[in-house]
Amino acid sequence: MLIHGFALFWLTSVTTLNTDSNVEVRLLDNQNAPLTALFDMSKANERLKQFVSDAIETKMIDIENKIKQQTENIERILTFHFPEYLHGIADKMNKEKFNETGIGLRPRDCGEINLKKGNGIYTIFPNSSNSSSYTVFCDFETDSGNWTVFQRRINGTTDFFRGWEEYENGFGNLEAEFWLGNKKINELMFNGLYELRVDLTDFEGNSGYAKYSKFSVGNASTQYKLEVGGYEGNLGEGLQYNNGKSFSTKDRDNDRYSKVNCANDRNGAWWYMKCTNINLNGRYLQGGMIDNKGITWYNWKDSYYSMKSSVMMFRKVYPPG
Ligand SMILES: [Ca+2]
Repeated sequence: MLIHGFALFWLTSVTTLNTDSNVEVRLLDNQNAPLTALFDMSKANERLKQFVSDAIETKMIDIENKIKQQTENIERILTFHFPEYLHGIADKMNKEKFNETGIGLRPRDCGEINLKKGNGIYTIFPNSSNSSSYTVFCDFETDSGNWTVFQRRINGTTDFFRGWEEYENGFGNLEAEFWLGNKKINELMFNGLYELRVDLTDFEGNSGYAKYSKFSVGNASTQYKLEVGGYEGNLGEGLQYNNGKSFSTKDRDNDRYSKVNCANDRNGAWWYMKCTNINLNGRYLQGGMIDNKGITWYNWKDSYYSMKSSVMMFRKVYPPG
């Protein structure tokens, strides 16, 4: 009843299953009276098929052309523009690095130096907010490089049995024997997380190393406290004993041995406990002498054998770059 008056013809059912293509179509007129028409569908089917086939073919060719065009565009972008695009990004990053953070022009440690001209002395700017700078010795060769060296013993020409202030500010010659200074060591490790590497040689031509994945030296208010952990190497672990200890010198006894001034007893300056197995700032002794006042790494030699050379250095492990 609702259908009344809506349409002139209303399709109610279409029967198209006749194989001879004669189709009876039942229709209603606007009075809802049935109308019956008989079509010969064979020609119509043929035309319809052709039309659909043509339409699909045209559409497919169209799509094919569009895909071809897009592929060519992408190829062109990859060939000509992509390297340019990458170059642009690299350029932008470099500019940002140089201009905004000062890294590159003002490296904060050996790892941030762009123009690496071999191992040697470089100027660094530890604090990016001011222009104060000083020189350090960088090792770009050992174990993938980027190490800032803070201690070296090679021949005993520099006296290491010194007081608090000298250990605080550093002494010696960066090209030869030196202690960089506790103040600088602390300041240089302000920019991230650092690892430690120690390289030793004996008088028989043997060498060994120790690496600690965690290394930091606190500021003056902690008496330059040592934090160390995560050993690997072939010297044998021995520095863990000194972990969490303050720095001591002959004139500043911060060790944990109340009866003894460890720095005096061991002729050095170190993060002494009660006192230590490792004493790399001890007295330089020739010829492989066994003496606990010497440059010792007990865990390597099973004795207080005094080393021919010692190098201590650190490198940033986080953030990378
Ligand atoms: Ca003591």
